[in-house]
Amino acid sequence: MILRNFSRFVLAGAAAATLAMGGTVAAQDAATETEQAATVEQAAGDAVPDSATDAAEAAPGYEYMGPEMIKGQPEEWGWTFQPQHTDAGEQALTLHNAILMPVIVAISLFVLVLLLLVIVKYRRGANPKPSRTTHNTMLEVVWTIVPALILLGIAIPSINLIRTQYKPAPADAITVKATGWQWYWTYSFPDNGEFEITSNMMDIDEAEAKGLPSHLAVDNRLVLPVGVPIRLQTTAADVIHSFAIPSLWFKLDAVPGRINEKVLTINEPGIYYGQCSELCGARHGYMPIAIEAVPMERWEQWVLSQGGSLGGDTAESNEAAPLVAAASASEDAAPAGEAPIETTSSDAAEAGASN
Ligand SMILES: [Cu+2]
Repeated sequence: MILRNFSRFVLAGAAAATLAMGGTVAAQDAATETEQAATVEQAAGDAVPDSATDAAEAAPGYEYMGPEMIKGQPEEWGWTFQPQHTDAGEQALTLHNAILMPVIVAISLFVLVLLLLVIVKYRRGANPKPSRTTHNTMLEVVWTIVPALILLGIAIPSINLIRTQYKPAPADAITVKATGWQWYWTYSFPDNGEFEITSNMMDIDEAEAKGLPSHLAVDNRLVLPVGVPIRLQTTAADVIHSFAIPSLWFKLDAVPGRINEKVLTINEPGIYYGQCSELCGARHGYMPIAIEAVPMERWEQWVLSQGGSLGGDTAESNEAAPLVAAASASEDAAPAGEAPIETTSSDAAEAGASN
C-alpha cells in the first residue's frame, strides 16, 4: 500500500515536472504518465492475470500462434547466437561468423605457433649462444602495417553494421511504445487509437500445459506485422529495464523519463522470445518478452480485436489538425476530418511554424 502510494506520488511529481516544462508535447507526456499511473493502480488493485485473460478472451477473430511457430528462443547448451530473423541480425551474424571468428582464430594460432617455435628452437640446450640482434626494420614495418590492415578490414563492415542498426525509421513506420514496469511490460500503439496491452509472464504450469517455454511465455504477446519497419520506442515507468530479443538482434534500454527508439523489421512470421536485460529488481528474471510476428492483414485483425483502430484514426492526428488550421487560417489548411494518416504532433508543429 505504501509502495503504491509512493509510486503514485513519484508519477504525479514526474507529471508535474513535465508540465512545468511547458508545450503541447510535454502536456501529452504528462497525460500519458497519468494514464500509466492509473494503469498501475488498476494492475496493483485487481488480480493482474485475471484482467489479462479477460482481454485475451475479448479478442474475437484473432487466434494466437501455437508452439510450432516458435522461431526465437534459447536452447539447451546453446553456445552461439540464435538464428537471426532480421536483416540487421543476419548482417551481424555474418560479420561474426565470416570475419571476426576467422580473424580471432587465425591470430591466436599464429601467436601459438610462434611461441612453440621459440620454446623449442631457441631453448638453451639447442641454442647455447643467443643472438644479440635487436632490430629488423623490415619485420617492424610488417608487424605494424599488417595489424593496421586487419583492423581496417574489421572496421569497415563493423561501422556499416552500426549504420544499418541505427538507421532512423521511415515516416510511415508503425509506432509501438514498450514500457518496462516492475515487473512486466506494457505495449501501446499511439498511431492505432492509442490502445495498450499488458504483458505478464504466463503461469509456469499453464505454459507447460500449452507446450510453451516456461519463464518466456506471456499471457498477451506483442503482435507485430512482418516485412514492414516498426518504430519501436522504449521507456520505463519506475527503474531502468532493457527490451531485448536475441533472435531479432534487438536490445534497447528502457529508461524512465526518456524515449529510446530503434527500427525493427521482422522478416518472417513466428514467435520470438526475449527478456528484460537490465537488472531491475526482485522479479527481473520474470518479465519476459514475447513477440508474435504475423502478416499485415492478421496484424490489423489483432489491432481491431484489441479495440485499436487502423489508418490514422488517432486521437493525436485529430488533435493536431485543428492546430494546423488555426495556425494557417488559409483555404489550403486541412480540415480536421481530413487529417493525413501520418500526421504527428511534430508534423503539425512544423506546419504551424512554416505558416
Ligand atoms: Cu526489467
